[in-house]
Parts: sequence; C-alpha cells; structure tokens
Amino acid sequence: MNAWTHPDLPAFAVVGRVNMGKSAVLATLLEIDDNELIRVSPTPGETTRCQTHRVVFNGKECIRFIDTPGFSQPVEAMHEIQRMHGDGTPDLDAIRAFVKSTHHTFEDERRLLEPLVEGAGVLYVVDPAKPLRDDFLAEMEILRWTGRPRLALLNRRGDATGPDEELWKTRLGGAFNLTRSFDAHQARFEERIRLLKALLEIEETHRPALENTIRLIHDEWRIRREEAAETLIGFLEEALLLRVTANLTEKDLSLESRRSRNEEALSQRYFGKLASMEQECASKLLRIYRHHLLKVDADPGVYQGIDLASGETWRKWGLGRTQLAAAAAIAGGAAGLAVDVATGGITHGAGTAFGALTGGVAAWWKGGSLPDLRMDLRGGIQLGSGETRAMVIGPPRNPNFPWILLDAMLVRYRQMLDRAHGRRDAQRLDGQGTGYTRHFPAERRTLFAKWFGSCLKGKPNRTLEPDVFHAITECLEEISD
Ligand SMILES: Nc1nc2c(ncn2[C@@H]2O[C@H](COP(=O)(O)OP(=O)(O)OP(=O)(O)O)[C@@H](O)[C@H]2O)c(=O)[nH]1
Ligand SMILES: [Mg+2]
Repeated sequence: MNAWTHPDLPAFAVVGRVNMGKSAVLATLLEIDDNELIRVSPTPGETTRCQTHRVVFNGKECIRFIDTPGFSQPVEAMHEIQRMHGDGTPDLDAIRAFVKSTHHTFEDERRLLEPLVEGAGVLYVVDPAKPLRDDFLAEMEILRWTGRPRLALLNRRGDATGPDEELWKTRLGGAFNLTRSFDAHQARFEERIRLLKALLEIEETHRPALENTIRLIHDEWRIRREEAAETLIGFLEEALLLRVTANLTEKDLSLESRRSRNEEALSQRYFGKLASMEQECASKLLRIYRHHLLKVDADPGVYQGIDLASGETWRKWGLGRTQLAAAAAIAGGAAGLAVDVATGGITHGAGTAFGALTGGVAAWWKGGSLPDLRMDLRGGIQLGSGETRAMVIGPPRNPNFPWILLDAMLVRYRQMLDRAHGRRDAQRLDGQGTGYTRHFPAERRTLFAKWFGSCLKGKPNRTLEPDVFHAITECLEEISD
C-alpha cells in the first residue's frame, strides 16, 4: 500500500536542496502560516521527514502535496544509484531499488524519493541566485531518472540575481517539463493559481481533478471576498452608529473645568471603542484569509489627524473636498452629512458655528488634540438622588470621517493580501497608506455618501445595503489586482 499517494488524486512532492525554501513555497501555496503545521526556518535541515498536506474542499480531498527533507548528499546518492543499476540510464525501478535499500548514509534522499516512486509529481525548488554546482546537477539528474512529471520552481529571494541564472534555466529546461518562478515571500493569489495551472500542464493523468481544484479555489476566493465585504459593512455601520454616553450632574456641566474633563474622558472612550471595532473587523478579515501571524494595529490616536485644515489628511485619506461636495450634492442633500458638507464641512470656522452642540469640544480640536465630535446633551435622566443629564458623544463631524474609516480598512485588506503565508516574521496591519475611495467612480461615491449619511443619522438605509454590498465586493476585487 502507498503511504504518500492515492491513484485517484494528484500528488506532488516538493523537493530540493536543504534551506531552498521548499516548506516556504508550500506554506504560501497552501496558505499555511502556522509553524507547527509547516516548519519554515533559516536553520537548514528543518524538515526531516516527508509530510503530507491535503487540500480539502467540502470534506473531499482534491490534491495533496508532500513536503520533503532536502537533498543532503546528491552526488554520492547519484553514484550509488548508478552503481546499483549497472550499465545504462537508471529508471524509476532503479530509484525504487535505491529507496528500498537499507543505506543509512542516504536517509534524506531515500525519504524524499519515496513519494516519487509511489507516483507523485515533482516540484523542484531552487534559488537561481546560487552558483550552479555539481551537487545541483546531481539532484536534477536523479529527478530526471524518476520519469515523473517535473516542474522546476525558481524561488528567488528578493531581487538578487546570480551569475549562473541563465545556466540554471538551460539546465533546468533540459531536465524538467516546465520551469516557473514563484517567490515564496511575495506570491499572491494570482501567482498561486498560476503555479497550480503549471501543474495542470505537466500532469496529464489528473487533469480533470486539477481543473476542478482550480475552479474550487476560485469559488472559495469569491466567497471569502463576499464575507469580507459583509464584515466591512457591519463594521462601518457599527462605527458610524457609535455613541458613548456619560450621565453628568448640573455641576459637572456648568463648571468649565469639570465639563471639559468629562468631555475629554468621554471622547477618549469614544475613540477607544472605535479602535476596538477596527481591531475586531481587521481580525475577522485575517481569519477569513487564514492569517494567524499577522497582527492588527488600531490606534485611537490616528483620528486625531482628522482635521479639515490639514491638506495632508485630505489627500491621503478619503475624498478630496470637491469630490466630497459633489458626492453629497448628487446624494440629494441627504440631511446630516450633506448639510455638514454644504455648510460646516468645508471650513473649520463654519463647522463650529454650524453645530451649536459641538462648541464645547471644538476647543481641543483647535488645539489639535482631538477632532470635533458630535455631541448632544439630553436632559431628564434620573440617576440616584440627583438630577443628571446625559452627555452623548458621537462620530467626528468631519465629513471625511466615514471615508477614512473605509479607506483604513481597505488599505489593511490590501496589506493582508500582500502578505505571503510562507513568511514567518512578525508584521502588523496598520492601515496606513494611500487610500482607495478617492478613485471611486462618481456613482459609487454617491451611493456611499447616501448610505454613510443614513448611518450617521442613526438610521442605516437598509434598501441601499444590497447595492453597498455589491459596491464593496467590487472594490475589494479591484484592490486585489
Ligand atoms: N527572502 C526570502 N526568503 C525565503 C524565501 N523562501 C524561503 N526563504 C527563507 O529561507 C529559509 C529556509 O526556508 P524553508 O522553507 O524552511 O526551506 P526548506 O527548503 O524547507 O529547508 P529544509 O526543510 O531545512 O530543507 C527560511 O528562513 C525562509 O524564510 C523567499 O522566497 N524569499
Ligand atoms: Mg523544509
């Protein structure tokens, strides 16, 4: 019975010299960032036994890959196979005899060749920046003798090219059915699909199974994008509806020093909650895309930069002033947001004059510490023995705010898609970078302006939601390219 392969399933063994990035290639291809499942490490000889990784859809295995220990003595192993075989070119039977022999000296080679003897195809990983020495040629020769379908993968580290690059290509071209590049630290979805399609080209026997697998991977990717879009909509709605409340006595409110302390504390709470919502949304995206090592940075302090006077903020995030005004105008003066844009949003002075209730917090904003939050004082709440009033603080009045929230998430989404699962270093998604909403077509801008406006007013427009969902999905697809 075969230990590594099954006649109905395409199987590929990832082979090559120790430390060439075999495990990293597999980890990126299969989106496994867990070192317990695939050990990727700068220490050579980390993978000491073959290990199967199954790709399963709906409980059914579609394709399997086998991570293998690296070649450690290829030249000696090649000579041994030739010696055992005698005259002529060794074939699969000769390799089988070598695998079954009881040499202690060639343990790695015997282990890594076992899946090939059982029928697995070959994914041979090399770093073309390395000098092409005899031991690499010996590896290629042994793999050629197996007669199995063979794909050579150039896993270049960074931009480094070596003096033997062309020679590598020539020699690989002679010993393999196909040569492709795949950067285990950079490859994204499209490159992963391209690699699978290359396997399709070399493995005739399992063509339908491979085609089906590629279809399933595409379908699953689309489902993920839809889940991500739903997550984003949920987050935006929750964030725009967010209000924090404190019950204050008349004294708390009338004494200027107490009042501003309370306002400040409440604003801090508001931004703290907002940051945890961002954190939660980004964490959900990470789960959808199977990232465990990536972490999220959500800093309540970033919104301190939401200042209408700062051209930098306008340019970096969200829509420009004219775009915003246009979006709002087309949205049909959807009260709240549109009014802000028409009257208060453009200049700081007009903004504070417009919102009578925001007067108290405007002071910090001028001082650059916190943006101008919506504030409301509701009377008549009884708390304990004394009369209290509820101080409610809501989203920043800056009409750019919803766009900035969306942009920060879209930037994180892109940062996440750019992260290859084969990497093992720490990285944080900070959402800092040039946003995308500025480039939205006018129609999409108007749609979002309407929907944001409804959320900011506390009444999310449900009838717009299908269109918003569609628009976000479309936008995530654009970002993925
Ligand atoms: N920069 C960069 N580093 C890489 C790339 N692929 C692998 N590495 C690094 O190279 C080292 C070895 O990678 P592994 O995937 O463990 O190599 P391996 O061939 O499985 O090694 P063994 O199992 O020990 O034979 C790790 O530190 C990887 O992070 C790459 O595409 N770019
Ligand atoms: Mg390994």
